[in-house]
Amino acid sequence: MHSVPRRNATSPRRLAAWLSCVLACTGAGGAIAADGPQHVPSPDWRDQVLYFLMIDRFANGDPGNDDQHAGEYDPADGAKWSGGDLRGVRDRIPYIKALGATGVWITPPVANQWWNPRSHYGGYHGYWATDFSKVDAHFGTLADYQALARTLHGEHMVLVQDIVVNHTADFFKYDAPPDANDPAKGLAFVRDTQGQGAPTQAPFDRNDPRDPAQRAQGIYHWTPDIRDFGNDTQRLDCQLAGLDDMNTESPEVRRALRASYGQWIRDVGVDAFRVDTAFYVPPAYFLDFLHADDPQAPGIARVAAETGRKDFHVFGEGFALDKPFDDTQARRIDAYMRTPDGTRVLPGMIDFPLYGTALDVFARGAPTAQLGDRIRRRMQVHADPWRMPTFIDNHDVDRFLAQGDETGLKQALLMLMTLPGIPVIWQGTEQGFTDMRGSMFAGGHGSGGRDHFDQTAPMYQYLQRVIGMRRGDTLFSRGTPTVLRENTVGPGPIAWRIRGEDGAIAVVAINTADHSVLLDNIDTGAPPDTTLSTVFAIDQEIPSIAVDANGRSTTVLPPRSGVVWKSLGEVAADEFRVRPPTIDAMPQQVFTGDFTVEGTAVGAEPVRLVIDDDAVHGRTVTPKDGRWEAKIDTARMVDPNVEHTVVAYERASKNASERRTFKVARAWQAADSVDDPQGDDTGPSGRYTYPLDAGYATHPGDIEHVDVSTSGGALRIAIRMRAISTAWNPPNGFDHVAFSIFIDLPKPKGGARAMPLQNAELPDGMSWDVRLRANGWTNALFSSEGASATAEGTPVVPAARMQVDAKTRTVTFTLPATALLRATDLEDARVYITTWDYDGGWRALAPDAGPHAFGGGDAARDPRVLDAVGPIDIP
Ligand SMILES: [Ca+2]
Ligand SMILES: [Ca+2]
Ligand SMILES: [Ca+2]
Ligand SMILES: [Ca+2]
Repeated sequence: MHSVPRRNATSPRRLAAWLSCVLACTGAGGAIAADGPQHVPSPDWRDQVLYFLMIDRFANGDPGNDDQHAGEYDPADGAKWSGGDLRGVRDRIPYIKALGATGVWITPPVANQWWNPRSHYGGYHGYWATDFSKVDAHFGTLADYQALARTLHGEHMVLVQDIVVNHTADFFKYDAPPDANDPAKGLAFVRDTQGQGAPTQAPFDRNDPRDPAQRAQGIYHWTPDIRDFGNDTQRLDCQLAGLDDMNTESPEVRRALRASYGQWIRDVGVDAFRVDTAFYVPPAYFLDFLHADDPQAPGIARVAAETGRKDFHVFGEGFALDKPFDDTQARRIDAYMRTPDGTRVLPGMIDFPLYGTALDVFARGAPTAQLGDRIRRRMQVHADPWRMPTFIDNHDVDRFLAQGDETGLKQALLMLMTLPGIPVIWQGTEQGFTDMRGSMFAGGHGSGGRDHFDQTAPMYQYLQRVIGMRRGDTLFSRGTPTVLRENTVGPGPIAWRIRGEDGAIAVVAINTADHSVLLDNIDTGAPPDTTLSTVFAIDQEIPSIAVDANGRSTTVLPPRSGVVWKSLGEVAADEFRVRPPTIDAMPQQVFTGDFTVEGTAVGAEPVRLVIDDDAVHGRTVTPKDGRWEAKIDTARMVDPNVEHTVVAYERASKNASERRTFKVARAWQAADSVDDPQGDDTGPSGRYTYPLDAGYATHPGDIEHVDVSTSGGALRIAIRMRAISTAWNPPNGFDHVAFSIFIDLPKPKGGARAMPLQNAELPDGMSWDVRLRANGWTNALFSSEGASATAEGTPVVPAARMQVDAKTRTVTFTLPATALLRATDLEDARVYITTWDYDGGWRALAPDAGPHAFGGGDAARDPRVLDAVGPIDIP
């Protein structure tokens, strides 16, 4: 399968052979899937690429099981079942295999609550079990599931089943905190449309604490919803979003879960488990789950070993994102893989912090140094990052393409395929989906009425190519990365070297900026005086590069590009005879305005000053008598904490000087300060009411005060709120509100009047050039190009920097000039600020408020605006 070229035995022919293997390894597609064994040995998990799909939304192989007549089926309604099933998955294995995936991760196939009248939502996703040991009637039969496993194994692919050990479906609730001595007090049952008030499987059917025998049995924790995610007891023992929390300390519960899940390995041939909501169960639970020495219900690693699986993989979901340059959450995640004394717990956890950083850097234009730092930390914090699944999209988060563009997505996927981890592709990413849970099949919700199994789709073909590269060379799946270059200021270069187990070397370089960047003197690790050959490039052609006598390379990377160079051992022509230019040491390190640098250069070739890796916008100077000097423009340098860099680059000889660093502390000028009344968070009509969920009781959408300030072309907007909520543990530091901020810049003519997806137009003849949308999980910026009442516009990077001060209830957005279409001056700019709420889309509006819908309006007609301030004029 793998052709690993030797570094000292390479020729162009060898490179061509390697590339053609890469193409062959991805498979031709379209072939009919073959049947194989029920059980196969464990693969080397480091080399796997998983395709994650939601059974109900993927493919429908049997229309006869779609509607089980409990009022649960309606593809027009995203809250209901759409009809996908296991037979449909099996039919589409050739499509998944041709993409290059080596395995399929399916959402839980077990029997679920079909419709919950209380939450007005169905269990189509599989995470609301009523019986952990049976296949849901919508998904087919046990025989269908066994056939899926055999077919995957016949195609040399693996089957990963999603499992839940924290909760069942929602059958009971507490409206008030329960009496610790009597869990029956205040408990109310939720009867579903199947007529059930409890799961059907023993012992989980024993959920009534009013019965002394059931109460003594203690199958549940009988607790209310988690209100404070920072409280460990609540997190582990209370209900997550209303889902009945199982007592995972109970030996009876543990035994029943081991027996249920062991059966899927033994009877079906499942090759790995993904554990949902692992953070809501203590790590110690999993030691029992994996290794219990119980002849009736052995730990599932023991069951797996009996079927010939020596390395049964189990990876957990710990949904937590880290702040930039922090690894608090990564350490929490690591605690589920090993205890403080080094005992291994789960063999893997999904790498959420890497996902969060990848989105910030590739979709939102955050400084690439955030990714450099993340790569270093994940290698430091985790003992085995090679077995941690990595991802860009999943079934619970806004898609990348809902906040970033296709080039950014391609860059993020190149990152996944060249770092340790098990890359996971969520269904639809390969078809350019923007809808989080859109169906792949024509009959399903959000499909737009057509099938999406298009193997000619541009993102499908890109993924084929980049997965093929990873699978064609274990250097990429088993190597160790070292970060070589990163940008502390904003979009720009990020480069890392990968060293393989056998010493092979590759260099990955990505430029997230809209302009060319200089990679000066990067320490490639390749042998001196050799060539690093281009083995992959995203869109543009990028040439191979020469390595100098010290193992260093200097080259210019085109805008928004990505490349992988590999050391194939070729000797390079000597290009480095001329002495490089130099920069004199700087007299000080912090500047308050523009300043001058100087240095030396041999000859009369012009020298370009490269500031913060930007190979385009820096000044070009011609040396005189061996010396040069140039002024540094600091207008766009608005963050006093950032370390800037300057390099002198001589294009003719491809020689770069040493790097010098400095900081700039420019002043901000107050532009306007506006008070806004309390209690006007009732929409333009004055009749809107908040959703009924208790989290809205504090009026989290009510703006009290706005301060606007500027520094050159940079804008800062500080918004004081009536209340800041963090009930859902949002990574951005606030929830239950989303901001939509419109900026009318002085320079560009035109712009848009429509407020996209908000059913409104800007007041006072204002039109916007740049629009910011942010909530607890997202932070996106758009230009008005392509914007309309129904389209958000074109994503812009970098996005705003966001800071939340909980004490002063203030959310501050800082937009560097680069985010404002490179503005130099904001005189006469206008700003309009609105609040609403956003959860994968703007929150619903209805005549009467619901648990998660605003009330007092007509969704078809009325504006999605709760509170509004402005237009604020910048003098
Ligand atoms: Ca079906
Ligand atoms: Ca419940
Ligand atoms: Ca729990
Ligand atoms: Ca207000």
